[in-house]
Amino acid sequence: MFETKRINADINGGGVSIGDLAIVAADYGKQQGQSGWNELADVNKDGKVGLEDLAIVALAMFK
Ligand SMILES: [Ca+2]
Repeated sequence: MFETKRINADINGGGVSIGDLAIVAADYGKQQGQSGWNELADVNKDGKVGLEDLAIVALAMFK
C-alpha cells in the first residue's frame, strides 16, 4: 500500500502526533507551487496535499 519506510509522517518532530495531523489538515487541498505550499505537509511527495497524506499521518499515529 504505502511505502512507509520512505515517508516521513513526523512533520514537526518528536514523533507522529495530532500536531502532525493538524499541519496536514491545515494545508489540505494545496498543490506544489501554490503560495503557502508546505512541502512537509505533502507526506507522500506527489505534489499535492490530499486525503492520502492525512491517511498516512493518521495511520502512523497508531503504530
Ligand atoms: Ca501528497
